[in-house]
Amino acid sequence: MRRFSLSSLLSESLNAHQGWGRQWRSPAPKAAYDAIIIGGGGHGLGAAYYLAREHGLTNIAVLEKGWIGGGNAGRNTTIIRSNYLYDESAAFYEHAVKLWEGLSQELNYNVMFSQRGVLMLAHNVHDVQSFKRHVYSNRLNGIDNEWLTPEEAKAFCPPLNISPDIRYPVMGAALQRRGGTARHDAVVWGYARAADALGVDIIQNCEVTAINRGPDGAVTGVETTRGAIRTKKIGVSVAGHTSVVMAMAGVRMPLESFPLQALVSEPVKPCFPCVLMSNAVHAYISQSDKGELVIGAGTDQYVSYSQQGGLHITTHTLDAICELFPQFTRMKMLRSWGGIVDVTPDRSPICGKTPVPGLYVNCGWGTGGFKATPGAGHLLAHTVARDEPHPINAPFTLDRFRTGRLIDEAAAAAVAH
Ligand code: FAD
Ligand code: PYC
Repeated sequence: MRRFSLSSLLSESLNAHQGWGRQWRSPAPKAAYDAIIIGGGGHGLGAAYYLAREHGLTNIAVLEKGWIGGGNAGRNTTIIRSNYLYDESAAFYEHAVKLWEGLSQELNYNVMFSQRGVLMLAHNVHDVQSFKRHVYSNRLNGIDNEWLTPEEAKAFCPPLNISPDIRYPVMGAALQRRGGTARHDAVVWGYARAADALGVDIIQNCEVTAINRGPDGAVTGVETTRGAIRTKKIGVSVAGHTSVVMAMAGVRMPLESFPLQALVSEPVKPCFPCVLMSNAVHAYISQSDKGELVIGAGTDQYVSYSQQGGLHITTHTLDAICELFPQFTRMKMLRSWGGIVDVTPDRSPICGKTPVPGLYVNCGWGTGGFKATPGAGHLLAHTVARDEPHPINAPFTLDRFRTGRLIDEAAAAAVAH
């Protein structure tokens, strides 16, 4: 079988998206703010926007060590869905999908949310049983999800190979029609522009290097590469690097950080109508509005902060893509890149208070936090403003790893870990 051309991938690897945030003119940090959000990804910028918009806190800053959107927000494959198994997760991700549905209007910025449907393929009896369980559970939660036969899956996604002769034949699929994709840089810029208009300071090239605490243990401010800043409220939203930042306040996190890679093909005319994920052979694919096939891999098997992963991981993914879509075997890959995701033991996020007064954390979104962006920002803002979680994020405590009230979404995460 002919493979995707990897030579172009090797010669032109690395972050395709760097640059947007470099054009943002950051103000100088003030000496003090009512609240600080660490991390200028989609979640952090979203939290700042909702703090200003819904809670009236406008003397706030987002501190970003690089440029806004230069982290996972700009490196992901933009799949959005809410078909998670447990009630707690379904509520959180569905909250986010509902916000996605109105986000372009809310921000007056086209985030290109496209509900083209997310198809999750089943290749074995376990997949069939597991995905059907998700379909039933989702429906009980009022979330759309339906079961398709292989023929129905092919009708929805005509390029799909449903031949019974392939290594892992398609035995059916779960379809969430309201799932889809959005344009990641537009989400970052939309939130940044709207937060900026409400008076939020978005400060790039400003790495937080220490978190200061007073005699009572509560936070009093941060040290940064652009000087010290006082504040009594800090929201940490630094996907992939949470353990490092939380250690600055003396808090140990139940997280591991892994590289996660994605890649895009040369642009071609529209040929792929939906989003497709295959857990068992492991690949996920959609087509961007520019025409590139957007393809994601699994996490590397070792922990790292390197923002690049092993070539064998992407090669394995392309093998899977070529098997499911033989017509793509002659395409060339344009570029690949990696992000760093932080993963909890139960594959669900942590979003809430911490043992340190005035310190709040949003992390552990692992391979699946882009879809949550508006929801996580919204609920982190609520938690920071009121010093208590919203009922939707209340179950996603740090404490659950002590009490054992885990929310095991390993199957719904659907990306190989
Ligand atoms: P980020 O954009 O990473 O923001 C965190 C920011 O914190 C960064 O900009 C970083 O520079 C900053 N920071 C770190 N340390 C400091 C410090 N000390 N001081 C100041 N700033 C700091 N999710 C999905 O739902 N669907 C997908 O299809 C999907 N595909 C993915 C594919 C890949 C290849 C990757 C890597 C991830 C994928 N994800 C997906 C996961 C998703 O991208 C993340 O869960 C989500 O983007 C994390 O939130 P964020 O956007 O705020 O993070
Ligand atoms: O969570 O849907 C997801 C996802 C797809 C690719 C990476 N994460």
